Amino acid sequence: MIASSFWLPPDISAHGSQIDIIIKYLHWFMAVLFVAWGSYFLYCLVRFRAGANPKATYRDAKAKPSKMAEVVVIIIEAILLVGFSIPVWAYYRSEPPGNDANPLTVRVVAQQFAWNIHYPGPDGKFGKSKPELVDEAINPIGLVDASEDPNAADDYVSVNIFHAPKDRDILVRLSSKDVIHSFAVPLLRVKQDAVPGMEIPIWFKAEKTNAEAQEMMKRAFALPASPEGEEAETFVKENRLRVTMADYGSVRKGSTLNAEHLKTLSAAGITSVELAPGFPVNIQCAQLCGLGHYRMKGQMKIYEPDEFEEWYASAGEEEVFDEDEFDDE
Ligand SMILES: [Cu+2]
Repeated sequence: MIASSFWLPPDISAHGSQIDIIIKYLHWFMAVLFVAWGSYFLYCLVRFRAGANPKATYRDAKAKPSKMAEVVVIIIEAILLVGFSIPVWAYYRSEPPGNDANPLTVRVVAQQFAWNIHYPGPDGKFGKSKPELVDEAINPIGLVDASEDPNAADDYVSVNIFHAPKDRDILVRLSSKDVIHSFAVPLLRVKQDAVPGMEIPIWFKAEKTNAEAQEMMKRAFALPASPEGEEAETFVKENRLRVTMADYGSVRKGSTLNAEHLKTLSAAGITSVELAPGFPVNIQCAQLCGLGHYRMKGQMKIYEPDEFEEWYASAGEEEVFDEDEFDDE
């Protein structure tokens, strides 16, 4: 199976299909405009060439058809903006519309060049944070001590890893510590600027877990002819962020292919394997925010609801994030 790599990435959110529809309509509309205006431009180049029109005339500037065309374009653009874009934007950027009585509320604090994900803990209340308490190594959002604010006692801050359940509204209260960033999760069709001094709500609901997203993104890769040599090395290097999506003998599902695996597969006569991104749901910064912008990326870990509760109950235990271990897909 070939994932739709030439067009939009797979959509794993409840609202994404509506965003995709508007993107599709806009592309078709722009294609029609491009052909129409391009043809008119070519016509004008020939019709009003200097050779045939040595003397300027202002007669044609008053022609009705061009005015009509302008009016039609303005009407269509107004319908797209007022009829489609603004309602979708207004609906999805505000509080969840109440179809989920129990949304997961999370604060996301962007900074150069990381994402701090602040969970309120079982009490559902966020502890206060103060700029003067910020310590990049141990307290990136400046959370106060539990003695100062009891709500902070069970709070949990995860750096660059956003744990979330599927099939539940997730309300993100988005802000920034320094400059303007943009919280973008392409697979969830989420993108919102993070502005210092403001807290902007945005919400979404994932309909697939990471494992299910991997199933949507898997595709077959032909293995190099020989398990050794330059071609094999390049293959391993290029696919170091992908994992196998089935058991291939002793190379189990979920393995990252290494040189040893290639030899095993080759010995077993296997010529192609199904691979998917190891970290399918990336968080990217979509606003050029400084020299380290390119490495401002996190990952979402979307679980089944009960698995999420299990994680949440033990949140706060050591979590190590290695940014070299994943990349944009
Ligand atoms: Cu950024």
